[in-house]
Amino acid sequence: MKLIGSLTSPYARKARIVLAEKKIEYDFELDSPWTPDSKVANTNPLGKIPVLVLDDDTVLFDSRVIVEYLDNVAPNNKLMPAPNRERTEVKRWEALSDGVCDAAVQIFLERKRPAGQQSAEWIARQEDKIARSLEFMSAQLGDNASCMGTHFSLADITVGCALGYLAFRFPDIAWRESHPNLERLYEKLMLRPTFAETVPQD
Ligand SMILES: N[C@@H](CCC(=O)N[C@@H](CS)C(=O)NCC(=O)O)C(=O)O
Repeated sequence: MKLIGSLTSPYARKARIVLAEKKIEYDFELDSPWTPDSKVANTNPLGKIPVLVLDDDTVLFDSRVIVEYLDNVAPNNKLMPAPNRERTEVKRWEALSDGVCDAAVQIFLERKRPAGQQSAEWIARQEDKIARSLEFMSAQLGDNASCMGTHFSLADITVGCALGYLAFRFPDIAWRESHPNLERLYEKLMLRPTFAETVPQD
């Protein structure tokens, strides 16, 4: 199978970490939808990464569909519990983390527009989403070793990707100081080769 993505996308990082945690072999094709010669839209009509192309040429997107498929296709190192209340909780962590990434990407793109066209109100709205979500994540995590209590799961991967993206693009957001338990979780995740080897880079 082949994963199409960039080295900066937090959603592509999520898929890369899951592939590595599940020890699934794949080819990684670097492509960013923001480059003029990008071919991403030829495989994903939404023109977004990541895209997973299976050996029979089936195309999967978005990252939530991809990671659910990957967790089911390989029985080892399960990252999501069986369908029940716990699985819903993992998926809520994922929705929250992806939502933080969505808001952060919106700010990043808005700040790339000519200064006169940028909306301070729009940026503040996204910043509020991030601040509230970090607060929520921190309260949910509490003193637990992992998002779901004791065992590592997709929830930790998604939170780690969101925090890693903030650290990469928004070093001014002081989440480590305001939420030391999130920093503790992030530092623990960074000890895993799957995280350390996928740190976002331009
Ligand atoms: N919900 C999607 C979000 C994917 C996404 O927004 N990817 C960004 C890169 S970080 C992208 O491809 N943006 C291109 C665009 O919006 O045109 C997922 O989880 O895969």
